[in-house]
Amino acid sequence: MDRALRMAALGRGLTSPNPLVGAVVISPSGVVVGSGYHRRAGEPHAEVYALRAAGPAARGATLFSTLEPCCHTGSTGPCVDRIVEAGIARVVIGVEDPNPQVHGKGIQFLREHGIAVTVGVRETEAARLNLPFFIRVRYGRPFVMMKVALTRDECVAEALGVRSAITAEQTTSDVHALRAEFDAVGVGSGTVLIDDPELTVRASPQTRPLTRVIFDSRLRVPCSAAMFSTQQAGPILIVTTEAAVTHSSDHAEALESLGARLLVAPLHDLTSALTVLSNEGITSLLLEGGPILHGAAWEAGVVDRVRIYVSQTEFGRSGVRWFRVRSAIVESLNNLDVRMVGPDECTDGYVHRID
Ligand code: AOF
Ligand code: ZN
Repeated sequence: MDRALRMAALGRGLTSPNPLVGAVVISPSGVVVGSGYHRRAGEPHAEVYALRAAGPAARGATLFSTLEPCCHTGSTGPCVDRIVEAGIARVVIGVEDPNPQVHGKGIQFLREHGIAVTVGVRETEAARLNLPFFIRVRYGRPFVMMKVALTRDECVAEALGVRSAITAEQTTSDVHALRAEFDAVGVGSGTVLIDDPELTVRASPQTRPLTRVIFDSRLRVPCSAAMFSTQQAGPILIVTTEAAVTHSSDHAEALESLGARLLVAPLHDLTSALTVLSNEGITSLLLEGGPILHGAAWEAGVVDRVRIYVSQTEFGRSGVRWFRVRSAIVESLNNLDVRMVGPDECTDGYVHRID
């Protein structure tokens, strides 16, 4: 199963909205006769690659799969049929598939066909690998990570409306690497107006487009925003309200002609805005700010993971604070990881325990 987990991880960042899955076939004498992993949504499942590699050696063998094998026909056929046809004697599963089309039914089908099934081997690791997939399937929203950069005196800006440098170069690279792991990165319209970020992945190899999401209830984002000049980096979605589109229909059209897509959602309720993004196939979202959007997400209970960078800088009394004191957030996190990134301190943790 450890080997299957390592195989699964090879698809990291490439399979969304589908899960990362790895599979290994072992002969009765304990020899690995086949292995594989899921590479991209719409392409064959991990089990299929492993069975193909094993060929006739799959007969009487054990299949290890990090996720319950599927029993439905989506963009590819049911894996359980192939497992039965291949003559597999035993299936060992990391974690049950939360997808309602599969959940438990894959296991039941295998057992009904005389295959011995063991479930829950390395379950924590198998579930952790696919946290975004699990959250999207269970709650109909993307996995959300809130990221912030604070000064030592816990400010996010030097003064209201002022673009302020906080962290060092090493943190910039660290953030770009983090962005590369997500389907989408999101900011509030205030951040666009003040910081005018490109929200691209610059310091890391980019293997796929990164969707940029702007939460903009009043449609304040200007056509001159830097993001519109980096269209090739990934799609731009503006989540706004029915009222704003009606009120500023010319501006809405102008933004669309620049290549942005407007999605309408009741923005007082961030949960439904996130559902709209989930329906667009977004499984993970990195919320970069500002403090109002962070506060709204935190209050709505839709934050799954938090990362806080703290620099050596201080802005003093005129500085703008985050929506809460750092310790109040950090105290509520689990699986904490604290490390130095150059001169900055980086704290990372999960809102719910992940083991
Ligand atoms: C994957 N890769 O290795 C496994 C998956 O649309 P489909 O046919 O690709 O089906 C996707 C569903 O299949 C997915 O949501 C999950 O429930 C199940 N298993 N999916 O993409 C895999 N084993
Ligand atoms: Zn399958």
